[in-house]
Amino acid sequence: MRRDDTIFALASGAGRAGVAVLRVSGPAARICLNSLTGRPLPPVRRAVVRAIFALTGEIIDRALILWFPGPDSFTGEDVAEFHVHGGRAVIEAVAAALAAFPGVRLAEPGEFTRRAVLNGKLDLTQAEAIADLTSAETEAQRLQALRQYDGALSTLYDRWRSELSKALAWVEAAIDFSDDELPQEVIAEAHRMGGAVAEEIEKHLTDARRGELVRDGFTVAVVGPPNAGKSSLVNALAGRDVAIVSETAGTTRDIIEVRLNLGGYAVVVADTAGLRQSSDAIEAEGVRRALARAQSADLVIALRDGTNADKPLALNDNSDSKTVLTVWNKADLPDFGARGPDDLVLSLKTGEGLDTLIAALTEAARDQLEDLSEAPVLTRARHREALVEAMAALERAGSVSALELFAEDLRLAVRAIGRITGRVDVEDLLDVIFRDFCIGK
Ligand SMILES: Nc1nc2c(ncn2[C@@H]2O[C@H](COP(=O)(O)OP(=O)(O)OP(=O)(O)O)[C@@H](O)[C@H]2O)c(=O)[nH]1
Ligand SMILES: [Mg+2]
Repeated sequence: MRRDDTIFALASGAGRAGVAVLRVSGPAARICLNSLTGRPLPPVRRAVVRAIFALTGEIIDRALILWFPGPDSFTGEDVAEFHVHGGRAVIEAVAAALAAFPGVRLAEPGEFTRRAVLNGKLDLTQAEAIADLTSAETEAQRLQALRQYDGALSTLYDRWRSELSKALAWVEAAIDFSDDELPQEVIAEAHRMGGAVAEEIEKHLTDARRGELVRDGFTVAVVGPPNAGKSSLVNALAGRDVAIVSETAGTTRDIIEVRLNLGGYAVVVADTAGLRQSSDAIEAEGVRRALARAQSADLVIALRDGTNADKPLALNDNSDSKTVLTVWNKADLPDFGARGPDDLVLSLKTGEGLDTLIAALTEAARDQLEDLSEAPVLTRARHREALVEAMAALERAGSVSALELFAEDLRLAVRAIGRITGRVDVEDLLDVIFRDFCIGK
């Protein structure tokens, strides 16, 4: 991937639309704009209507064009935009005209944002926020991504990094003093600052993964004996026929996931195989996966057949510590009997109890995901890993007496935090970050 190439891409979605936006970034953006319009450059950052011509001189379309000379552009390079009519033939003709210029090629997924990062227009958390904004499906995801784009995380992490860098500078200076003239107060102050940042990081880390859950979705596993109606429930929640329903016990084997938007939160509901002992190897594997999913889920719906109250479900795990909603299905049948006082009653045949169950799910999601504080939340495992590393270094730093070791641990903490925003190792991290832009492309 060459950085001095000029790149272009369809910035708007594929498919028929009123308007399509083609964006060009790089040194040849200027000549592209000149040549395709056959006119001088338009005023800076001002939309004007121009005819767009193919290299043959034939008119392609009349379009709104914009000119953003670098460095005051999204990527920091010269950028041109063509807002053309959204038909496929128009887009293809403009793309072909652009690709015909020497040094101009189609951009790779995320390449515009990548250049913005490399040119210092955005830091990594903001680049991640753009990926999140483009894939946001719920209000909570949109708001969280927007806060991150506005620099909520960058500001926090940069402050920690600069405080630790200051402490490090003091310790490094102290190392140059001889033992008898060592300024003890300075060392004590460096310890105090390291401890204060460690405390803040710890608080930031104990957030019940709220930000990650908003972004990735709150996970719900529907488990229960065969034939309880698990697949029927998942279909009812999804509002479409995603899983096979049949009176044959043991129908579902694979885990089937549906994504829902409950009260503005992304919720991923998983249908699983009915729990029973089975000599069929495939069904047994399905049961193993069902139990594993119950263990990893944020909430478990234990779905039972109310006409068949056999022994309690053995989820053989730590599910006592997580929310388990027990729901008795088939309330429409005559021999139905409901159980515990907190249990829900449901009939997927008549729809009775479905609204109550959805309300309970929405409340559970809100309880775990709602962010009542104004503090920015961690949104990715990548951030968490780096902060855990920084914490470990700061904890060590708190207990060492040799100044060289103290300095080394502070340096490791500064570096770990710097990796989150891309203040250090940015080139190495870009590939990891930009995988997000490729998903679904
Ligand atoms: N009467 C009645 N039948 C239901 C209800 N819910 C589901 N059923 C029926 O029960 C049978 C099993 O439903 P499924 O949704 O396939 O059950 P499951 O729990 O996914 O079963 P497995 O995948 O085999 O574990 C089907 O014949 C459904 O039509 C209900 O509320 N009332
Ligand atoms: Mg099923």
